[in-house]
Parts: sequence; C-alpha cells; structure tokens
Amino acid sequence: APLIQRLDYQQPPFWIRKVDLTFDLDPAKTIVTSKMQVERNRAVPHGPLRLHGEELNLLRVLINGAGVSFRQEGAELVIDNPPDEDFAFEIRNTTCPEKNTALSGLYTSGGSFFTQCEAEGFRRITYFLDRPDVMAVYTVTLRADKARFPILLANGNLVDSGDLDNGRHFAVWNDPFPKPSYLFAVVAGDLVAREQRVRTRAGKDHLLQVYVRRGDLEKTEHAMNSLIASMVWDEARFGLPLDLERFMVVGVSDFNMGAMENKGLNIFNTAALLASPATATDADFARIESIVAHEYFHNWTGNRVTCRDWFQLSLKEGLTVFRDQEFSMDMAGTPSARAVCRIQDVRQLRALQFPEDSGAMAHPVRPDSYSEINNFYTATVYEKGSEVVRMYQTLVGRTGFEAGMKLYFERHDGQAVTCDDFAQAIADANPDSPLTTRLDAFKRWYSQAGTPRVKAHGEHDAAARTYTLRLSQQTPATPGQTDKQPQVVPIVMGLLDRHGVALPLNANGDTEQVLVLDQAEQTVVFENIDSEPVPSLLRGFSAPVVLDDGLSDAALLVLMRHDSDPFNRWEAGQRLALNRILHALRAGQPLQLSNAFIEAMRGVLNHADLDPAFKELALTLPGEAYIAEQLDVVDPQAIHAAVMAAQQQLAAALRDDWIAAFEANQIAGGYTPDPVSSGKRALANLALSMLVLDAQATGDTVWPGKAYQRFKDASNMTDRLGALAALVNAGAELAAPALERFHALFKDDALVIDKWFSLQARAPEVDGRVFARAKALTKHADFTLKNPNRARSLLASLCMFNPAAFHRADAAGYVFWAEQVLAIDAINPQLASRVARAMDRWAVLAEPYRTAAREAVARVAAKPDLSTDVREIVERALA
Ligand code: BAL
Ligand code: ZN
Repeated sequence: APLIQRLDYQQPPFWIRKVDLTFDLDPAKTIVTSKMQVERNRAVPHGPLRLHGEELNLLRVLINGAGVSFRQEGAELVIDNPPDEDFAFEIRNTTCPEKNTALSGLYTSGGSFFTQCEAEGFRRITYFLDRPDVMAVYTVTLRADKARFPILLANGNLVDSGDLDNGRHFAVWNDPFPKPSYLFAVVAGDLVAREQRVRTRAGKDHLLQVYVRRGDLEKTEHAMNSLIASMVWDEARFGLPLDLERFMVVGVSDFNMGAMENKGLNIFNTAALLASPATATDADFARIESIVAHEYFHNWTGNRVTCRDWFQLSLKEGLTVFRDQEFSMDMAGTPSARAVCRIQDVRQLRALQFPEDSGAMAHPVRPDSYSEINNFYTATVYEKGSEVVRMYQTLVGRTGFEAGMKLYFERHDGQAVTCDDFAQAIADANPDSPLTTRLDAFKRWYSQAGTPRVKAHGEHDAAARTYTLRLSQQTPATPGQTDKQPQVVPIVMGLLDRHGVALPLNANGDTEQVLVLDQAEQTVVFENIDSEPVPSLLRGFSAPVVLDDGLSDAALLVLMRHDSDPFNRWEAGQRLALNRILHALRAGQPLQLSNAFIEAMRGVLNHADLDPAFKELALTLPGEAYIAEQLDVVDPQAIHAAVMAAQQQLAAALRDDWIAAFEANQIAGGYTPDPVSSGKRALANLALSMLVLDAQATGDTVWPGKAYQRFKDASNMTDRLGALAALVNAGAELAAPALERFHALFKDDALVIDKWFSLQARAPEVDGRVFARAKALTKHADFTLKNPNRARSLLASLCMFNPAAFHRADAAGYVFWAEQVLAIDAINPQLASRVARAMDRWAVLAEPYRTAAREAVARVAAKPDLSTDVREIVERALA
C-alpha cells in the first residue's frame, strides 16, 4: 500500500455538494443508489473524476441521466472525461452487509444494520470522494422489511416515512448541515428508545433518543443523563448549543471503537453506553459519561468544524478529548475530585502514550505519513493531542482560551481546516500572551514526536538569598526524526520551605506561577529566599514531559505532605515508590520499601482530610508499563517481581490500617456512581485486595472468606467485581468457585462476561498459570474473535496489559500473539492491528525476550496477504 504524505495534500478536483442516497436494505445484498450533484473545483487543474470504492459491486454509472464510459483502477472508479459544467452523477451498486466482518462500512450486528464510516468506511458503502474536505448535504431514503427492521434512522431530521408493498416500509432523512462522508450513518433494526425532550437556554426544543436492543432500555438512564449534562455544559462553558431538532444515540455490540460522532446519530459500542448498578462498575459509569460527552462535543469540534485531511485528526480528537476531560472535572466538582480526574488522565497518558512515543509507532500529534489511517487513532493523536490543547489554555488562561475558541468558530464554522488554523485562532484572540509570541515554536508539539525530558536543578545562595533554578530540555530521537528543536513547555510551579509553607515567588506575593521553558537551557532566579526551598514543578502535570528534578526522598516527602497542588502530592508519592523500585531493578537486588515510604503511605491512608478517591490513587503503586518506560532495557519479569514484592510489603506493613480503611469506607444505602461514593468503594476494594493478598502470604483464611462473602452479597458490580478481583489477583483458592458463580450469574450479559475474561487474563502472573488459563480461555464456548469487545477482553488484556504473563522465556506468548493476530486479520484488520501493537517495544526488551519477540514479528510480516493495517504496524516494528 502506498505511503500517504501530509505534504502531498491537494484540494480535490471536484466537489460533491449534494447527495441523495437510497438504500434497499437486505443483509445479503443491499442496493445503494447515489445521486450526486458534482462541480469542478476550478482552483486545481482539470483532471479525471476518481471515486473511492471498496468491495462493491457496481451496477450502473450515469452522468446527467445518460450512460458514461468509466474504468476501474485498483480501488478507484475513474471517469476520464467528466463534463466541465456542474453535473448530476448517479451510481448504483450493491454491498453484502452480513459478510462485512471488518465492521467498517455497512454491516449487520444482532440482526440489525449499522454503519461505521470514519475514517474510510463510506467507500465500502458506495463510490464517493471519500475524504473529509468534501462536504455535502445528504438526503437518505431507507427501505426495508418492516417486521424485521421497524426502526429506520439516518443523520438529521425525519422528513417522510410510510409503508410500501410486500411488508416493506421507508423513511426519508435530511441532514441540513454539509458534512464529510465519514460522518454519515444509517441504522435499521428492531430497536427501542429512551426519549427525552429538552429545551435549551436559547429556548429551542430538542428530542433526545437513546436506541438499544429490547431488554437494554433500563441500562440507558445514565447515558441519557450524561447527554443532557453534556448539552448543558457545552452551552455554559463554550456557548455551543445543540443545532439539530433531534439527537440520537444508538448502541451496537459489535463495534471497533468506543463510539462514533456521526452527525445527529451517534453510534456507540454498548460497552460505552449501557450501565446498571448490577452490571457496570464505577469506572464504567465514569467512562460512559465521558464518552457520551466526547461524542456530543464532537458536534462542534469535529462536525461543524472538521478536518481538512486525516493528518489533522488531532484537530478534532485532541480538542474533543480536552473538552471531555474538562467536562468530567467540572462534573466531579470539588478540587480534590478534579485532581482525581487529572491523576487518572495522566496515569492513562503515561501507561499508553508515553510507551507509544518511545516505540516503533512513535509519531507526531500531526503525523507526517501513513499507509492506513486507522492505525493513527492513537493515544498520541488523542491524549497527547489533548495535553497540547491544555497547554494552550495554560498559556493564554481560561478566559483567553474561551475567546480563542469563539474566534475559531467565527472563522471556520462549516469548514474543513487544519491544526494551524486552530493555533492561529487561539493566538490571534490572545495577542499579548506567552503563546502568541512563541507560536511557531509552540507548534513543534504538532510536528515533533517523542516525550521531552526536562531537567531541573536548583541552587540556593544563602548569602544572596536567591534560589536559582536551571532548566533544560531534550527530546529523544524517534523513528524518522533525529534532531529535535526545543519545545515550549509551560511549567506551573511553586516553592515550599522545608516545613511545607508556600513561599512568595515575586514582589506581588504570588505563590504559584507559570514558567515558560522554550530554550534548550534556561535559568530562573527567585529573590528573597531565606533557606533551601523544595521546588514543586509541573503542577497539575502542566506539560506532557518527563521531569527529572533530582529531588531527594526528604524533599519528596515534604511535597507529598504539604504541596497545595494535589497532583504533585500524588506524584511525590509515586516518585518515592518508583525510585525504590528502579533502584532495586538497576542493582539487581530484591525490593525493600523504606520505612519512611511506608510511614508516609500510612499517613496518607489514615489522613483525616484526604478523600478516599485520592487515597486510593496515592496507595496504588506505579504501573508496570510506566516503570518499564524508565528503563533502557526492560525485563518484564523483573519489573513484575519488584511490583509484587512492593505490594506484599505494603499489604503486610499496613495491615491494621487496611482493615480500618476497609471498615471506614462501607456505604449504607443505595448505589450511586458519584465521585464520593465511588472513591469510597475504590478505597475499600483496594484495602480488601491488600488484605486478601496478605492473607495468602500468612495463611490466614478470614479475609479470603470475607472477600467471597462480599462477592456473593454485593449489591453492585463495583463491589462484586472488586471482591472477585481480590480473590483472583491474590491467587486465592476461593477464586475458582467465585469465577464459576460469576459466570453462571451473568452468562447472558455479554458486557459482564467480557469482564470475566479480562479479569482472568490480567491477573498477576505466577508460574505461567495465568498465561495457560488465558490460552485455554480462547477455547471457551463464549469466546469469539468476531466480537471486538470479547476479543480485546482476552487478547489485549493478556498481550498488552499483562506483561509478565505475555513475555515468557519460552516465547509461548509471542507464538500465541502471532497466531491470534493472523486469525483476527482475516476477519477484522482494524482489530488485528490493535492487538499487533503489543510488540511495539520489542527492541527495548532484555534477552531472551528481545530476539524471540523480533522473530515473532518477522513471522507475521512474512505473511504475503496481510491487511494494510497489520502490515504497517509490523513493518514499522521491524524498521
Ligand atoms: N471519531 C472516532 C471516535 C471518536 O474519537 O469519537
Ligand atoms: Zn473523538
């Protein structure tokens, strides 16, 4: 497949302004008729009309009602001599939705029809200029059997519907907003809807609907509430109202992504939509709220203003992730609950994006080339992209950022634009900001891959009463990018004295400020500093960098106890643990937590004023992937052993405190997923898992018994799964009967059975037993590669999130990986290429893993008929 280059962008030679689509829906053979109004783009040289099309059967091609000569060249339909003036273009073709296991284009799931068009699925429905800068007004007629497909949905507003002969019926939908083809959607099936009418601040009435399969309706209340909250928030925070009379959300159980923002007709993976207290955890409730919000926010950031080309993907994704993160923080409320959101987002960034940025797939937020765009729906484009947007806000301030957004919509509503256009709007709305004076340098965040390393070193001069902070930065080389320029790094910071008192940083008495590091090396001097301070840098994780401030354990303890910034309090505790673990790994010695660390953790756990949610995060050790990131040579087994040892020690040393925490965080009364209750449940579940872990070591049977009882009696999924996880993760004997009981209870609920697979595949490895069980589970009657959620629940859990089970000296994990990737690739290339990414970082592995991993990647790459998706991943890995 050709490599597509960002700098090769050219406008399309034709525009399609209007499309009338008719679908005669049949699972085996759907007939699509497309009538387009086409005009030549006079800004580019005259040329043939080339339309994209994949896996279609062409029936006819008409121009202005008459037959026309055409040819098929690869996946393109070519008309060599189209008219010079505007013309009517008609195509008729068929597709086979029930055979579409790739879940891109039009497909069936559970007997209903769904579509997924982003990024390039529309060309699998009909021939088209399937690129985001071609925006058209769509009118869609759906015809189908009324009994099997009573609900017929498409984007926009319903303009007509009625019965036809032979038990068929029809519906006509019109979307008044010009849109790119990737936002097109249809749904047809036997679905039911939760409905709500709302009136916005602007006084307009809207109908909100959440469509799901019969039986799932009671699991849609949370999604509906989240949708309403999103609408209210976007109007209040950014002045952005809903622009359609009707806004529909539909759930589907076979779906490659989390959800999709099709105009007025969002389609959701049921995993990101359905929740009830009995079947969904607190984390699920929070994730659903954020994804419903994310898709809703796309209506402005993505749909009203869209991307000129796919290299600009972060224009909509980074910005929309930023918006959903801000929304979740605003919903969480208190400063502490906001910090919890922030910590969770940073943990996610470090666990997924940092490794990506230092591996074979490292790419800039705005990539320079791709052969399969689906491979670039990445943590870098999404999560690092969001951090870039957050840095704009940090540099221009919150009101400045809101003014920038306003200008962005004033300039670009209805257009397909670039990341540069966004940057310019924010800068132009804030002419005097530190962003605007450094805009070109700031934009290196879009062009340079790799996580910058920032070093800070402070020196106190007692005689001069000054504190000099020397900052430097360096971004490591990444594939195809060896020389990096300095980035613009906003460093929110403060100084504390050794008792933890915040020091004034300037004559105004400010105790916090934003330093802008924009050179390779820079020095800042603070005056009137009487004694050696402790610097608190990068508060709130103000830039996506790795900070090395060389702080001693004593200084970290000051920050952990006293910093006004809750993120840095958490970070200090993580750094203390990380330092210990890294020290043991580098020295090749068994891990021993220090008394100071254990006492600090005890202090957090028993603290009267800290929220349980914060305590749970503070007492959770750094993840194995993040630890691996700190090392030049990665031995997954050694890392796992160190983390397990640390956990055992923390479990044993704080046993009485864990008991107290468990007992203090029981909730009486009904379930609500609010931040306070979910924080309590999280801490109680962590305490329980520590107690069961300690019991395994001491031979105590009381806590495993209590965990089993709690598992049986739990009134919500968070507590039930928490207790089950405590048993499974500790390797308790009661894990097996509990797993069996759990499966029997929930055998008819696919989303819960996904949890059952995932929990087993993610359990801490002991003597290869977890790997063996996961491998055996691929033969379980409930396992299938055809459903992405199910495949991921086992395969991604094992290969991507359980390094110690996956990376084995006998290479059995890699053999298994290769088999599974090839098997999935024949069904669903997008899914296969996600699983393929488990090998991104083979090159940093210690031997014997490194050689064996490379061999497995090479074996997959040697297969001649790989999808473009998987080929790009394995070839980049081997490059
Ligand atoms: N646009 C693909 C799904 C999402 O990011 O919302
Ligand atoms: Zn998105």
